[in-house]
Amino acid sequence: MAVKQQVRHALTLTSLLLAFLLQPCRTFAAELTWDQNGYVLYCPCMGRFGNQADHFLGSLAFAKMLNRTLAVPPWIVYRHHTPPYTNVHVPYSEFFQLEALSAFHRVVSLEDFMEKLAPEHWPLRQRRAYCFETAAQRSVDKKSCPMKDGNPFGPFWDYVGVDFDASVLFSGISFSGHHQPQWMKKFPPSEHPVLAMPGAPAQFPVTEEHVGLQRYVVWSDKMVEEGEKHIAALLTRPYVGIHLRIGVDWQNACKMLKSGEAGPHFMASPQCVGYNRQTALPLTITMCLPDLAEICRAVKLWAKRTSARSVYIATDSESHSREIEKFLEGKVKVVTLEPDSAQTDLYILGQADHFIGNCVSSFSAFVKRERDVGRLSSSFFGMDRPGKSNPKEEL
Ligand SMILES: Nc1nc2c(ncn2[C@@H]2O[C@H](COP(=O)(O)OP(=O)(O)O)[C@@H](O)[C@H]2O)c(=O)[nH]1
Ligand SMILES: *[C@@H]1O[C@H](CO)[C@@H](O)[C@H](O)[C@H]1NC(C)=O
Ligand SMILES: [Mg+2]
Repeated sequence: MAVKQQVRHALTLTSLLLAFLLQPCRTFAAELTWDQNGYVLYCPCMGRFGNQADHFLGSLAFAKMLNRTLAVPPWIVYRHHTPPYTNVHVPYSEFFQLEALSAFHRVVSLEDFMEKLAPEHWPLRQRRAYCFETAAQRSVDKKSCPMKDGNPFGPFWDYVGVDFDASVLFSGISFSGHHQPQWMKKFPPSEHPVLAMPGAPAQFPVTEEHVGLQRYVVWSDKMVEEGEKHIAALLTRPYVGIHLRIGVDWQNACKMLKSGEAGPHFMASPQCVGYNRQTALPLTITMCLPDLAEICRAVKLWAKRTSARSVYIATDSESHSREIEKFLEGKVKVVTLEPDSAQTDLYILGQADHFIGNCVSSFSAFVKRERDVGRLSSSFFGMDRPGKSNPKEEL
């Protein structure tokens, strides 16, 4: 009897201990303690998902550099052509696991920061904005950070219920690692606990140094489940995933290449021409805006190389699925989903046996980085071997 009770006692202790050990997972969301080393807040106010993701990686690195907790912002989704015909703010954790980021650095969602920490530690009427002097030049008194001017700025800070009461300006300093000591000196956390900025404290496109941070961006269970459901229902492996960035806005953007206004470093292109400006490979029109002939050529090449049984087309406009299917002589199933959320396309492209992206697109870049983490193969339209000039390969 006594032994039995002791065993039971031990079991209870074990489970208590286990519960205690597992606690960090739960406290992550529940109890938050104030970080004496301060916070970084910013609005992902430039561009759509791909741009925001590039900026996110740089911002994560910036927060770590200053040893401040990053208040992870929601994604800004522009739903101007479909309901609700306005900006939607999607919490980071809808698409990705917030917890996975903490393997790299301390984070809290901006929503939790506002709900649980701000009332006490970042009180009303003491909310200062931080920005470059040049940004403040645009304001009426030339001394205020343009935190809530226009869209998406105003709606973003309204979403988390923030108004700013004062501005702190800076200049002669950049977000790069070289300026770490200046940041620490200028803004010690004791006097400047919350650095709230109008834009990401990061470069676009993401610097080479920070590309690898993609490994901490891990899909949420919900996204995995949805993506896998589509893959199982629609696709037969091996499958090639392609990203067609060919819509009107892109056609206009690529005109800058034709006219010579843009060089090899154009938007996300360092990912394939190389980050070094001196040694960058040429960026061709075809790489920016592949025509149907190039799309078919590349798809056929990679379908053959991977013995693909299906092809998944993600597109910003037309899918060309019938033309592609015909070009593949009906031997490969061609699938397009036109999903409600772009993240579903990103997930499916990320899981493909081979991915063909658009070198200039940050949407493609997200997929490429994720696949590099998992050592999955990728190429680009107009560049079959990333980082190598394009000797037209034979089929
Ligand atoms: N669903 C879906 N949306 C896309 C696709 N390509 C582009 N888009 C939309 O167009 C936006 C393009 O902007 P962004 O992500 O900044 O990438 P970039 O402009 O190509 O560098 C995406 O965020 C999507 O909203 C696609 O293949 N599928
Ligand atoms: C960074 O911040 C954390 C949390 O505030 C603190 O425990 C740690 O000592 C800091 N590290 C350095 C190098 O200051
Ligand atoms: Mg864009």
